[in-house]
Amino acid sequence: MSERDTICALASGQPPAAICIIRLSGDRIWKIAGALLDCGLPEPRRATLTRFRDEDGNMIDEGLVVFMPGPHSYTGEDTLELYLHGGPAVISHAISTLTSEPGVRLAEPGEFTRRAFEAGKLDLTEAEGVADIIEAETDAQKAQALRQLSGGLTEQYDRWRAELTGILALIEVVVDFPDEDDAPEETTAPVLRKLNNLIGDIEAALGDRGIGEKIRDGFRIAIIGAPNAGKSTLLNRLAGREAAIVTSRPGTTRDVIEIRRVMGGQVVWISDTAGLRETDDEIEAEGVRRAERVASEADLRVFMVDGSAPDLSVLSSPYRLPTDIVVVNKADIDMAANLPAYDYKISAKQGEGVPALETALSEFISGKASSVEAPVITRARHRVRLVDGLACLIAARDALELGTGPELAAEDVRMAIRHLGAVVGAVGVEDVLGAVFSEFCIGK
Ligand SMILES: Nc1nc2c(ncn2[C@@H]2O[C@H](COP(=O)(O)OP(=O)(O)OP(=O)(O)O)[C@@H](O)[C@H]2O)c(=O)[nH]1
Ligand SMILES: [Mg+2]
Repeated sequence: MSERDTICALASGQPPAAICIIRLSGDRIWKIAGALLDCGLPEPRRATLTRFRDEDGNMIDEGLVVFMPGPHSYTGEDTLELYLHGGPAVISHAISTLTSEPGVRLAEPGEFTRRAFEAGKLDLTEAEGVADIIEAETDAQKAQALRQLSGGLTEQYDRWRAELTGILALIEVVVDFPDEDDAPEETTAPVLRKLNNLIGDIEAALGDRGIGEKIRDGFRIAIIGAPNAGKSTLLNRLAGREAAIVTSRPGTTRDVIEIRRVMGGQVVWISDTAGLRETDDEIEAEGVRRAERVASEADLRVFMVDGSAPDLSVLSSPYRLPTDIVVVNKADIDMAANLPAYDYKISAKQGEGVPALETALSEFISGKASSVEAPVITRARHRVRLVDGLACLIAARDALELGTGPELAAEDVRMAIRHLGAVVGAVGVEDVLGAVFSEFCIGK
């Protein structure tokens, strides 16, 4: 299959629907239009009503067609959009007719956007924004995706890269005139100042506590506690379904069980975990290890204590933070005398106190999400490159400060430019393109 294939896909959702949109991109479009549309090649950018036929002249459907000639189209190529009735028979007849044309094939996931990227219509962060806005479930995800697809990150990275290019030029002056007596002092001071500013900016961006990634992928809450505290009962109540097995036997839960909810306007993953205790049971011990890992990685931990038989050892967990929540459970039965200090008393089984706990969880999450304004990093891919870029800048600064060699500093700055360039897809991204675009749905 060559790059020049004309691609086609259903761009709208699953049938049946009132209307479907079938999209085509590539240089066979004028031929297809001539053969299959009663109207022939439509006037550019005008919705045209036409009958759409298969190769034997049988009518597929009647609908609208819009022709957008390249290069002023999404992909930069000639594109055609067909608006037909969104029934399964219409769609399969249309798609099979189109793909039976020579040089026309079904698009791969994200292939339209990949062509747009390759045509320079958008950079990689904007392309990711396109994928994200399609997936966006919360307003926060939508806002973040919109900012990204309209160039919010591009601007930031372009600014950094431009500054680095300026810094590189200044360093090269030092490299070019190594013997001039006054060159190092006078020239390196402003370079160091600029470099330090940029290092500060990038450190600030990296110090966002992962909020951009969390808005996109979800925040994490872990329910932890001793066996039988009622963790799985609480998870089921928060899920509104029997997601986890509940029994009266301590040590019921072994694997981590996760549910996904929207809370405080954010996607949140809530994990139920194995009760924490010393055990000789190999399976349970693995469950405890997993529980501890989940607890250590979560944004918030709910420490659950059975109020009728409190086991307080879990409260001295090394992962406990001041923002974490202590919940005493089984409020519907007799409470023991030695209750710990707690934030909420609930009955996970009967529901009492759970709404107040849910409100607290929601408020925590929404507070955390809004603690960073407009994060510059929304994916692990960005973070990895920024971390690498920062390391190069720090190495460059060291080389300049120690006077060990402006050539080394220049090389480090060049590497940093490459790392930042990789985020926007300007350089060295062949290896990540497949991963980025495979996340897309077909038709986008
Ligand atoms: N009376 C009362 N019983 C509860 C409450 N919550 C849970 N239980 C009971 O406590 C027992 C243990 O509940 P689970 O939810 O399985 O407890 P767990 O913390 O997940 O236990 P492990 O998976 O073993 O760690 C079950 O018999 C539940 O019905 C509650 O609020 N009140
Ligand atoms: Mg359990």
